[in-house]
Amino acid sequence: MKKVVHAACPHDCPDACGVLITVEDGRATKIQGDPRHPITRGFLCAKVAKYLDRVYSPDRLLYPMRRIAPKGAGGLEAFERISWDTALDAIAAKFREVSAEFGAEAVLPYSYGGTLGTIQGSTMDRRFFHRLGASQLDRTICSSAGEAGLLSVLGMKLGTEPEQFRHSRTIIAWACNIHGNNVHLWPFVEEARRNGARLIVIDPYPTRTAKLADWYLPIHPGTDAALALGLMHVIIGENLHDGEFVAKHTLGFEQLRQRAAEYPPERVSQWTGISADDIRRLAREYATNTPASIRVNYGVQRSQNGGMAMRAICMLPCLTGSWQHPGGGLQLSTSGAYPLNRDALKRPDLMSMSAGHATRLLNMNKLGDILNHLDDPPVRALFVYSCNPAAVCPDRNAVVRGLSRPDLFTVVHEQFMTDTTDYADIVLPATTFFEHKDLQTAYGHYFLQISDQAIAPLGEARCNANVFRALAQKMGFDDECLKEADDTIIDMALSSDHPWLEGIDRDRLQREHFVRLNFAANGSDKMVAGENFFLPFANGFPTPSGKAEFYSESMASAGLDPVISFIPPVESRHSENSKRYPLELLARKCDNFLNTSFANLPLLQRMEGQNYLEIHPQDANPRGIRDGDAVRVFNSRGELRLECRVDGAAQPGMVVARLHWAKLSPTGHNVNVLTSQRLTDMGGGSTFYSVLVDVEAIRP
Ligand SMILES: Nc1nc2c(c(=O)[nH]1)N[C@H]1C(S)=C(S)[C@@H](COP(=O)(O)OP(=O)(O)OC[C@H]3O[C@@H](n4cnc5c(=O)[nH]c(N)nc54)[C@H](O)[C@@H]3O)O[C@H]1N2
Ligand SMILES: Nc1nc2c(c(=O)[nH]1)N[C@H]1C(S)=C(S)[C@@H](COP(=O)(O)OP(=O)(O)OC[C@H]3O[C@@H](n4cnc5c(=O)[nH]c(N)nc54)[C@H](O)[C@@H]3O)O[C@H]1N2
Ligand code: SF4
Ligand SMILES: [Mo]
Repeated sequence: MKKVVHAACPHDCPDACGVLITVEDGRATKIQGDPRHPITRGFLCAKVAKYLDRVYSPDRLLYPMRRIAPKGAGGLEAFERISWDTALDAIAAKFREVSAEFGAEAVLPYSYGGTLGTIQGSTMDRRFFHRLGASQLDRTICSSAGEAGLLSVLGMKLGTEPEQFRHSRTIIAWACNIHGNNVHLWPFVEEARRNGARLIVIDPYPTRTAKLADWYLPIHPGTDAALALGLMHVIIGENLHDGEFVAKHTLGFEQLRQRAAEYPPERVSQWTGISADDIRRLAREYATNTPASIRVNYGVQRSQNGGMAMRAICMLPCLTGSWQHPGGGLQLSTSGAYPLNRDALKRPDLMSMSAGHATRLLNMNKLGDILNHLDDPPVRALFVYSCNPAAVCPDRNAVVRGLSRPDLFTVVHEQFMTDTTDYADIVLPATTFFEHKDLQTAYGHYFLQISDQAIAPLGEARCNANVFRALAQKMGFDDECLKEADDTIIDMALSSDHPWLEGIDRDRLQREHFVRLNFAANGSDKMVAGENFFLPFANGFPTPSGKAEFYSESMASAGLDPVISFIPPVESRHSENSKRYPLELLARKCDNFLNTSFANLPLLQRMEGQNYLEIHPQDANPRGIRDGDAVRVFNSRGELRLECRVDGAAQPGMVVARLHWAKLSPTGHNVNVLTSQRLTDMGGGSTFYSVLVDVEAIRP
């Protein structure tokens, strides 16, 4: 029998594609992008286009297993197969034992972006750990600094619809590798360019997107707040801002004007490496060749001052008033638009039942410190799912030291034997999105989708929700909410009385597969020239003051600059530390993997090629390093050995390497041995892009 099932890609990617899966006699035989989906438009990225390779990979984990060799020994030989019953009994027994001795906060859940599906990503798991009274995880590894910065200015995580970029005249891709990380925006950018728009890229690295741009501005990492201030200096100084919009819809313009006056292009140029002339030209082009939109992505906020940088960038369209025009505004994320009934999904109230209070919140970027130093209580049991912390966390040496602790009990629920499963006591097999159902939101568009289950789970794989349902039973938690079926949870998620969900229920999603949020219901959609547009901030901002906040009380009370200022990261070319470690490291993601997902699949490995260090001739020559040499990259946290390329891609003073699986690398390490647990200025975010290193040739 042959059928075609509509699913939605749940990977950590803004595009949340609509996907059609052909199933013949219970086996998936084809995957394609849904041609009717307004953002996917029939094509998938290279990673998911080959998804059958992932689902049916010979390396898929299909059975629960228990460790029989020392931690870190790795490979399947270190484990023996056990039944689900035995595995869940062992976990429940350990959770009880740890809770009795140290309190339930000695248990820590650890998850991130393996799946962004609502049910599998953050529903039954949260309910279970809240009911247990476990520590809570502060999920800060990706976006929390930028979110804090954006919210302080705009009030809500909303942005320009991707479809609107076709109407822009100027598009700035600011720290946004559209072609690599957000490929479904690209056709809209191309359409705009066919109509005469210019694409400008601001990125320290000449990405695929930068190479295709009309104008590429290489910037020194972590200096974006200075650049934004320089642009505002010119825009305000030359009276290019929208005085009417500013007067009506913004707060603190006078303070901002004074601050921007301190950042003339000549001064900004010294920090950013962008010439004063280019800064002036960019400011004028942005403010006058309109509508102008900014696609800013999270790379900008993985610097120590990333929150402030995002604050500054978000002020630009408020100054020019471009939020009023289709094809104007800015997009960081659209995720704030989905008014799901989140408390009902996650049930934080269960904590008061178990613990009597909200349990402690542990910042996931500090996993190294948490596992090695935290006391009162220490973490004695770790449950990892939808995440590969042994590869993706900063300060990997500290993380691995912690994961190696003999007194730590670690469960990992995974699809593959990753860097993290090598440290598990119990490994549980997880389904892929072909094998379970979900409700899918997005962070790069405004469509809600049902992702239907296409095939039966492979082997004994179970989805996240089923694992926590079963574990709750083993723990003797008989709360009804820990038994609810997926469809009940979907109904509950949609049962918010927010107008943007009006008329959207499970039946309709099941029928239509994807539905745009109902912005028309409360007049959030605007008709312009016969077309419907969502212009989230055309008439004001959902901040405490109702205005875009150039001056923010909440910043002031957090001890931060209430306006904006540029403070160089502690690890940057502008800091004292650069005397000891003179090179900035950009520890980037791969275009052909998704963080570390897909990094074990042969076809994508071939497309991506081996990892190497990119270094500029100006830095290579004095170190006697030639193209192809083996080098040691090091700082106080660790070292990595890589082959290097002296190809001029990396700007002077900066080296570049990529995120891979550690155990698949020749040395068994990855780039995160060099990154730090230091947090951003706000939001407790990660600082993967504020890292200093030095490099030396390895002489045979
Ligand atoms: N192919 C692919 N797609 C992905 C991912 C992937 O790993 N691979 N990851 C997914 C994830 S987790 C996320 S969060 C999203 C968003 O992903 P992003 O967070 O946007 O991706 P990054 O590649 O980390 O950063 C984007 C760009 O910012 C640049 N950058 C770094 N530091 C600075 C800086 O200080 N200033 C400026 N101006 N630019 C800087 C980087 O060179 C990079 O080209 O993408 C998702 N999509
Ligand atoms: N150096 C450096 N480090 C980085 C970054 C960087 O740019 N540079 N980027 C950071 C960013 S932005 C992010 S978001 C993080 C991402 O970090 P992670 O969220 O850990 O992302 P992945 O590496 O993709 O690992 C996700 C894992 O979840 C598994 N998985 C997928 N679906 C499911 C499921 O349904 N259930 C279960 N149980 N497992 C599943 C996958 O097999 C995969 O191994 O990495 C961060 N680390
Ligand atoms: S990873 Fe992103 S681009 Fe690729 S299919 Fe999934 S949502 Fe689409
Ligand atoms: Mo991310």
